Amino acid sequence: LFMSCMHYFHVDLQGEYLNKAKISEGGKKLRKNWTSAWVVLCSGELHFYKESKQEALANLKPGCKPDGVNLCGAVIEWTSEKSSRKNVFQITTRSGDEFLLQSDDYATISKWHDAIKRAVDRSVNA
Ligand code: I3S
Repeated sequence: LFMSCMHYFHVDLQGEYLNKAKISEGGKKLRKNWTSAWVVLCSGELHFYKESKQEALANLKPGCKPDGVNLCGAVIEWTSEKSSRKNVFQITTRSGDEFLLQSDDYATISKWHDAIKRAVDRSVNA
C-alpha cells in the first residue's frame, strides 16, 4: 500500500515528524499553535497526522486520505519573519490556508521544502 503510493508520484515522501503551525484559514488569521505532526506527501496532497506512526501508516490507503492539503496552485516560501524559529517555510494554499512547517534539522526541512515545491510544480504543469 505504502509503496504503491510512493511510486505513483516520484515526488512523494514517506512520513516524518515535523513541527507544524496553521496560521490562517481561508484568509483569516489564526492564533499560532505549534504541534508535532506526522507529515506525508502523497499524490500532490499533504497529509498531517496526529496519531502514532503505526496508525498513520495503517490509514494510508491508495489515493490517500481525502482531507489532505491540496497543493495545486499553492505557494511555498522560506520565511524568517513569521516565526523566531529557524528553518521555517510557509505553504499558502489557493483557498487561503497558511501553514508553517519547521524542523531544527535543516537537511530534514529542506528535503520537505523541495519535495513539496516539486509537487506544486507538478500540479501546475499537470
Ligand atoms: O507569531 P507569534 O504570535 O509571536 O507566535 C508565538 C505564539 O504562537 C506563542 O504562543 P502564545 O500566543 O500562546 O504566546 C508561541 O509560544 C510561540 O512559539 C510563537 O512564536 P514562534 O516564534 O515560536 O513561532
